[in-house]
Amino acid sequence: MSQTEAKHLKDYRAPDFTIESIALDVNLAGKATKVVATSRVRRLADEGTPLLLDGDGMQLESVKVDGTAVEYDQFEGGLRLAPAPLEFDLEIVTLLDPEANTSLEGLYMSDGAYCTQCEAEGFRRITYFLDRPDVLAKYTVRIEADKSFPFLLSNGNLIEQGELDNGRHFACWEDPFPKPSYLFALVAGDFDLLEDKFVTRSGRDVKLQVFVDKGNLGKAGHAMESLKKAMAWDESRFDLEYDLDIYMIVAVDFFNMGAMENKGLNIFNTKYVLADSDSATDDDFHGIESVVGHEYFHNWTGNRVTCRDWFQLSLKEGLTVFRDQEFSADMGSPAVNRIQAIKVIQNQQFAEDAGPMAHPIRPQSVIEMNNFYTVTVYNKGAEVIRMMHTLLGEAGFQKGMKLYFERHDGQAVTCDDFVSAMQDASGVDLAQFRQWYEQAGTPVVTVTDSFDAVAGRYELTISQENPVAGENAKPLHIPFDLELLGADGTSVFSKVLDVKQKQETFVFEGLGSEVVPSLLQNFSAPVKLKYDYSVEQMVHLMRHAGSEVARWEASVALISQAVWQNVARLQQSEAMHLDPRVVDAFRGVLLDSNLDAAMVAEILNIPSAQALVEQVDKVDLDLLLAAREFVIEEMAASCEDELLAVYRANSFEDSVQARALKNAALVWLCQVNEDHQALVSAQFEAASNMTDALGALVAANRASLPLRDQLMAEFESRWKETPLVMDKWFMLQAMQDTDTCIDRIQSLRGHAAFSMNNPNRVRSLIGCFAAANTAQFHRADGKGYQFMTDCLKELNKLNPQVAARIMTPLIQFAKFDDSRQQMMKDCLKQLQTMPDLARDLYEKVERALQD
Ligand code: B3K
Ligand code: ZN
Repeated sequence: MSQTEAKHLKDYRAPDFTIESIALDVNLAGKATKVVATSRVRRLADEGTPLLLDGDGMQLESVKVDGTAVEYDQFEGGLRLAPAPLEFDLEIVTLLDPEANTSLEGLYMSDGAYCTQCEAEGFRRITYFLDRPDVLAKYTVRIEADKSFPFLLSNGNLIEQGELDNGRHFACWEDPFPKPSYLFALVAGDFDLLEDKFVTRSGRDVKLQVFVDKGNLGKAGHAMESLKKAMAWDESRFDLEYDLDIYMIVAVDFFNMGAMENKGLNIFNTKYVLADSDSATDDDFHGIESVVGHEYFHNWTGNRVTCRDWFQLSLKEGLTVFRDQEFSADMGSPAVNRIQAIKVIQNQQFAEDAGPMAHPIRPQSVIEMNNFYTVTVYNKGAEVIRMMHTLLGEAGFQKGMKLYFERHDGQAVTCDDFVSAMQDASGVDLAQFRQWYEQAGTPVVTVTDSFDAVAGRYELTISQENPVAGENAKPLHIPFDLELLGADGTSVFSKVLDVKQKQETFVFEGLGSEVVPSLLQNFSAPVKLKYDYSVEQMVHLMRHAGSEVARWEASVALISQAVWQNVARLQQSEAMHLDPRVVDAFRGVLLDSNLDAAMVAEILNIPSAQALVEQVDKVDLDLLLAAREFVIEEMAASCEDELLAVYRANSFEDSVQARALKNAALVWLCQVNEDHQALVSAQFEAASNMTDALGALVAANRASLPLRDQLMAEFESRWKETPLVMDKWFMLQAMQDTDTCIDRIQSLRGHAAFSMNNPNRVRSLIGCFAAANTAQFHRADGKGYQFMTDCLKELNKLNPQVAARIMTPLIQFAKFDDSRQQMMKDCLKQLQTMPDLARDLYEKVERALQD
């Protein structure tokens, strides 16, 4: 099979062979690292079936069957062995060069430590193997290395360790749980170690260890506390207890993603472990709690029950994101957490659905699996699980989870198996619901209504279509959360409707006066809602809707409408203006002492340009940016006194919520009046934590205040030795909306703290530019696109996975004007003609240029 050919879900076949156990002997010796893998292989298919093993990027030294060297064919991506007996021992010796591995897949070096990343298909870079998730083997691992790597770690329990000659030593690990190869992990390095323990509900002691780079022990505490909270929460909410006697987390600097749930040995990006209040923001602390939770929850949803094939990735990721979202909600504010999850869907997932990489949460065809660790599979996947939770209720959902584990513990299964468990346990018919796994694209739900005052009757018609899935797409089962509010703000009706038809009408009788509908409350399904709200209705909902999330949703609708109305005015060459009722509604929010400060901050953080783009089919970007800016400035100018009062009141409070609101208010104040830079400067100088220091910098950077450069320089000199903090500085540089931004980013690539080999740096400076600096990335002269393309050409060799991830904005061109679209396509064509384009980029470029 050619390396660029797609694999299809419909072609799935059970494996011909299975591997019941594997003993890995890993001799770590820099460029001459040697792996001896001895597997017990059993044939499942007919006699005469050859054994095909996956393998990539290694030097193969020998292959033996039952102790005897055998013939084999090597091909790109693998190895073929002649038909073999029913059961046999297979010994394979491979040589690796972890130091040269910049792709950060398989075995590589991060800042002097050896570590691994095997999901999705990295194990095949360590040895030739049946590298697919439905082959579950028991692992024993012997690691040998120089004593300058004092910690030698792998999955499961340490069973032996000892000294060797020549300054070397070894350790042996055994994992009692059969697992797919993607959960294998190995680490060798010198670390500081934070230790603690957790006593499980049944009274077992679990040793907890967090390994961090030397000198960072003081920053490991929050990750450890988060781990203990996650362990306790999974017991109390999901009745799930940890199953090994040890749980290790290792933080490394060079990591492609956030973290990895390897059995008993999680490997984490330092970004999701290291924090203290000097160097990390409140958001960073929250992110750590959420990712530590996420990886821990995978132990049951992913590791104990895993995926049959990679098309089923959402089985573990959608479910585990749902679980981590629930964890965050239970640890903090449910409303703020829900809003953040909704924003990911509306800003990023809708864009993916509308672009060339649109795919169902269970993709049907894949070239490079790493391209499918997406907001669709993860976050829309979590919304699909959430809808089941809504349909079944907490008790029904928990019964479903219980049945899922009873049926499938120790197995590799499909998304269908999960839905079946939910259905069988609860008795709720989910037949139609399964469509959510099949369709790509965002369904559009259009609502119309009418009120008959004489009869006291309200009619609501809900229709659905999916422009991406097309005409023949079957209607989806949509849980549609509806509240009807009376004129005095009281709730007249509140229920989740089961919408199942292409068009359905719901009738409400006996109403004394006209009602205002709060539609799709809490974002009860991942769809685009179309309803012609009047300003009065939105203002009414902002004041009276039953949930805080619904009030926020109304504010988004109100401000979005204000922006689009001004775009229309610009198109007609009319002057822009802001409806005073909109201003009053926002002023009301600022003055509402009953609202949580973090909720007010969310309402002030109006939809990003990207989120607004996703609300329409075509956009005149220049007009949109101008209208959005106008709305912010008008609003801020009209509410300057209230903003200042809110800023001051919240400056005296030491809480996450107060800081969020204070900093949101500061951004708006600086947009109105440069005089407020005195506040910025005072806040920056007095800041006792990173949230406040960065809040001041964000405001200065956003408004390009006169003192901006000086503050940036001070920040740089204070933090230049702390890479995770420098990432924040690089992001600010990348996000400033000035004509010189690209030239500056270009020169910052030579900064001492920057490296193209480190994914965190690349994401901060380059990824963030493309994803968050809408105005400069989409410059009319195309300079933003070309800059990005040049970076991608370089990253194609170094780290194609990271390159493919940050290129996303370059393929999402469909909504822009012809000139921009053409320039973006021309850039993609430059990539297309590269002789050595990696599969990761190849798949995206081809899909983007397809029609
Ligand atoms: N399962 C890993 C992601 C692996 C990414 C491979 N490209 C992290 C997570 O979702 O928990
Ligand atoms: Zn995950």
